Formats: sequence, structure tokens, C-alpha cells
Amino acid sequence: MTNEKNFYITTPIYYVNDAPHIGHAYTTLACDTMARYKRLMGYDVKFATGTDEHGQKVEKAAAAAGMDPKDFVDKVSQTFRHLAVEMQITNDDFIRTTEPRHIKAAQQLWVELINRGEIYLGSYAGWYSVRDEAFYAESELIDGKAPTGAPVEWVEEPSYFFKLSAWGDKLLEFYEKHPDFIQPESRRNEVISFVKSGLRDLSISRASFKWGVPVPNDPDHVMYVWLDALTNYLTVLGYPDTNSDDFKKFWPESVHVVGKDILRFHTVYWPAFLMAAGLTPPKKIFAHGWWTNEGVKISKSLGNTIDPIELINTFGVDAVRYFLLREVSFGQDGDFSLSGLINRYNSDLANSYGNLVQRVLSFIYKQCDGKVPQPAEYTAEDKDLLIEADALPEILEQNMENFSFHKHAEHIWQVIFKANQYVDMQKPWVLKATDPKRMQTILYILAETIRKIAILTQPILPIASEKILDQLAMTKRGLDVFNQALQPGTPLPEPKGVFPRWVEKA
Ligand code: ME8
Repeated sequence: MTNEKNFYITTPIYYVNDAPHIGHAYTTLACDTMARYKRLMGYDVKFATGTDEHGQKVEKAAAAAGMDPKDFVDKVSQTFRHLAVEMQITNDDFIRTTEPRHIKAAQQLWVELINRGEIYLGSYAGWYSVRDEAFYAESELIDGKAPTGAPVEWVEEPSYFFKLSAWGDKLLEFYEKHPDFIQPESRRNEVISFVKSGLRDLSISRASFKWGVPVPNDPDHVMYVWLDALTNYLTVLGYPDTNSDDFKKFWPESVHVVGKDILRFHTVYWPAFLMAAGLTPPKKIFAHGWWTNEGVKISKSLGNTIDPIELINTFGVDAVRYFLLREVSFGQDGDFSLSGLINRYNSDLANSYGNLVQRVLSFIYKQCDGKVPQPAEYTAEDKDLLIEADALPEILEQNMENFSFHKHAEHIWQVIFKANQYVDMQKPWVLKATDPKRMQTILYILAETIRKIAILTQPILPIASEKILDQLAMTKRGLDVFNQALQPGTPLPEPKGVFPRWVEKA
């Protein structure tokens, strides 16, 4: 049962080998923005994030910390959960791969694959990168390292294989039939040429360590961490119960948002596993770009990871969200810099949006008895501003459906800019004595414009938008009330600044 008003969005589940950084925060914030947008559009949304807790990389990190793996993953997983709470993320689920519900799902997917003749027992002799949790062919290595620069080690052990080589044509057919499956377009081309170059069967079990989901009926093996991890997207919906309400409602209406580093796992292995198990692949994989820090690759060994909680504590969630989503087009790489964040904050949030809201609402509060003003006749300029604001929902839809968060913001800020210009030109403050009716009309037009803008900024700036809508005494906030104008005479609370200007402390 698919319904176009159901929407399932997921972040990657993050490895718990280390604390979360700005890159993890980015993907989660983007998904949260999308989830909020879809709810605004009246969709029934399921939004999941979580942690990937098995495999050699995590096992090694636990050993390095001198901890039992289970205690270690319990501890680190909490830091990711905590980050989601601090960032006020609206996820409906937080999945951990060590949970019984997930182990059951991963094992069932295995059983399904083996029953359908998609898995055989063999032996693996080749390169493996623990850092990437990936197998590499000799021909892929560059100067003895993985193409990602990660070290590789030689692995020789019995292994179960998935017959990936048999799925090349079906994958190509699938990409052809679903041109939107891989986004952005450049990534799609990359995947298609990889598949066209020929697929080898994939090793999907490891026998040389124990920290993983046990392979059903063969206790010597644990499942390859990526087969285990990808299944999380099904676990969240109640798999193996494909008759569960969530499964029927949300699969395959799903979008997996990932970084470009894990494109292949999501666009080649995952749809192949699913098709081989008789399930439909998800609707879309969106691979976003990579953040550097002040021009340098973010890495623990370089000691330049950015702690998102520290940033949020300093600048607030909305400022961090806005910077990350506005600064680069989703899909492109971006560079994080504190000065960039502060500039954006001051110019777009404090000086433009914040200033508009603050000056208009405090003027209304003082000059209109703290009530929504009473408009009279509209002039051409009044109508122009309202028309601009009214055009935004359609533009919002066009942009958000393509994950163009930055364009969505750009369009809104054009209207904010116009509204500030309108204030400067109309000068309502000079009309108080001479033409109070006109003053009220101007202020009403502005309050209406702010109301419309604040409804549309909710996905990107949830906290500030909520405050602004509170200050307009609006209780309903969905797109369905976009055209329900403010009632003149409605009492308004005393306005408070939403984006105080950031001044560097000396
Ligand atoms: O790959 N810029 O987990 P992971 C942008 N467990 N995004 C970044 C980033 C950066 N510098 N660094 C990390 C895994 N990310 C697997 C996923 S899913 C079934 C299993 C984000 O902890 C980005 O989303 O290495 C990237 O894909 C993800 O974190 C990798 O997280």
C-alpha cells in the first residue's frame, strides 16, 4: 500500500568508534529539515537515525579504550543520541544495530537470501580496510592503500558470498527505470559506470572475529557489517513483519540520505540485496558532499574535528542549521569556517530576518496597542509585497523536493530583503500622527509577510520560526493555514529579539 502522503527518511547509522562531529550533525540536520518540511506539507513522516555498532572497526576502538565491546557501544551510542536531542532533531526512532529487533531483522534477511540461492560458502583472499569496512580488489589499490587513503590488510578466511555479479544488469535496468533513484545526477553517472565495469561477488561474512550478528546456522561466522547495517532501514519499519503498519505505509517510500563516501554501499549493494530478497529498493538515495574545516580534511588524527554541541552552545541550533544548509548546495562539498558562520549569522539572520521581525513587531506593539493592526485599502506596493510572499510556497516545493535547501533559503531571503526595503520606503513611523490608517495598513502588510515567511522558515529555522509565530499569536502553523490571514485586533505578546547580533568577545 503506497500513498504519496507517506514519507520515510533516514540518516546513515553512524559508527560508534568515535564521538560525533560536524559531518554527522550535517546529515542529521538535513534529514530533520526534510522531515519537518514534509510534515509541514501534511505528510505522515517516519524519520530514523541511529548507530552502527558491529564490525572490526568498532571492536578495535573498544579494545583501544580497554572496554568490553558491548559496554563501549552503549557508551558511545549515547553521545549520538545526546547530539540528536541537543540539536532538537525530530527523529521518530533511534536504531542501534545491537538491539534484538535488529539482529532478528538482519538474520531474517540473510535467511531470505540463502533460501533464494543468493548466498554460497567460499573463501576470501584479498584486501580489507577496517577503517572503511570494505573489501578492495588489488587493482583498486593506490600505492598500497585503499582509494580512500585508508590502510588495507590482507585477509584470507572462509566466507559466505552474495552473488552480486548476477545483479549487474538488473541494477542497470533499475537505475534506468528510476532515473531519480540516485541524486544528484553526477553521482548517478558514477554509479552506473561502476556497475557497467562489472561486479564481483561480495564477501558477506567474516570468520576471524566475533563482534557482529551471528550468521544463522553457522556460529563460526558473523555477518559483514554492511549487510547488517543496511538492514537497519527495514528494522525500523518492523521487518521481518512485512505486514506491519509501518512497513506497508513507508516501504519503499523511503529516502536514504548519505554522504558521498558511502554511495556504493547504498546504490549498488543495498538495492541488489533487496531485489535478491524479493523486496523493492528504496525510492531515493541522496548523496551529499563533504565538509572540510577551514580548508583542511576533518580527521581525528589531525585533531581538527568540530564538536557540534560546542557550536550549538555558542551560536544556537538555528544558526548552525542555517549556516550548514545555506552555505553550500546540498550535494556539493563545503568548507566550514567560524568566520563564515558568524558572517552568515550576522548578515542573514541578525541584520535581515531578525531586524525585520524586531522592528515591525515592536513598532506594532507600541503603536497599535499590542494588537494586530487594522488594514484599509492596499496600494500597488502593498500588493506587490504580498504577491512575492504568496509565490513562496510553490518555490519551496520545487526546491525542497530536490533537497535544494540553499535555494529555498535564497528565495525567502529575497522576500525578507524586499520587506525591509518596503519598511524603509513606506516609513510607517512618520505616519502615526498624519495618517494612522495608512500606518496600520503598512504594518498589517508587514505582519502578514512575516507570518508567511515564518511558516516557511520552520524546516530550516525551527526554533526562531516558532518564536516568531508565537509573537504573532499564531497557533496553527502548517502550510494549510498559509492563506489564513491574521485577524485584526488580535492581542499580541510583547516581542523579544530572535537573532541578537553576534559580537566577538574581546
Ligand atoms: O559510514 N562531511 O558511518 P560513519 C560530510 N556506519 N558528512 C560527513 C563527514 C564530512 N566531513 N564526515 C561524516 C558509516 N559525515 C556507516 C554507515 S549506513 C547503513 C552505515 C557523515 O560514522 C556522512 O553522512 O563513518 C557520512 O556518510 C557519514 O557521516 C559516515 O558516518
